[in-house]
Amino acid sequence: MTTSLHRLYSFRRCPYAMRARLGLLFAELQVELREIVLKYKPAQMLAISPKGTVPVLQLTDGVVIDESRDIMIWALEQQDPQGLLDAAVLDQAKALIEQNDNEFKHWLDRYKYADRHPEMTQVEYRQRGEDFLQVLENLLAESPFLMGNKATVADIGVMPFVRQFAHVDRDVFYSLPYPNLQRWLQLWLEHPLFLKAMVKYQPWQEGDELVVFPS
Ligand SMILES: N[C@@H](CCC(=O)N[C@@H](CS)C(=O)NCC(=O)O)C(=O)O
Repeated sequence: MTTSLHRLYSFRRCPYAMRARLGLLFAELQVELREIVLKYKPAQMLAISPKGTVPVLQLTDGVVIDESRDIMIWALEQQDPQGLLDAAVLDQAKALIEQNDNEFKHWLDRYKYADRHPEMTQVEYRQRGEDFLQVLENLLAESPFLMGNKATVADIGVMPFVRQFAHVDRDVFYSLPYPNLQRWLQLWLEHPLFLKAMVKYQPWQEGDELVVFPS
């Protein structure tokens, strides 16, 4: 089927794909959605992005964007009605996303799958991850969002990973001394656009009707 929509390959539970979907939602862009199963990646996706990670955005002109940060930023560069790419804080926001991707994600994975990494205990992995949580807590003690009084790309870029960290053990997370971070996460978990980002779709198969996101 031909389409005039950009096409997003996505996986509901992937935090990188969540930030891409949030970027598209804040940009008020509609795309064709192809929900995938990581074990059975569609050949069509691998043909345009052989590294095989989601999210992948295929633009109608054939350009492929296969890094989640780039998808978020591309979407918001098209339209940014809520000002998530606020130029005054953009470099700082990008640096925080870098720290999330390059440092926090490492400890998050080990905290989540501590049994696969017996070099350290789960508590030690959690404590390493908490260095980043403390950075976020300090920012959120100053203002309701990471970069000030309104949401920016930093919030939507980092939130899915903090959510994943919290969900390893909710009781532990909510007992930690990060009240501002807990408040901020709760706000995002209930945010109408996050709820939209988490709507369930059936995995795509060749021949399926086109699925538009958001629907
Ligand atoms: N740097 C990439 C990372 C994306 C990524 O690692 N996604 C995971 C799912 S959360 C994935 O597709 N992994 C491939 C696999 O598990 O086969 C991005 O930011 O888009």
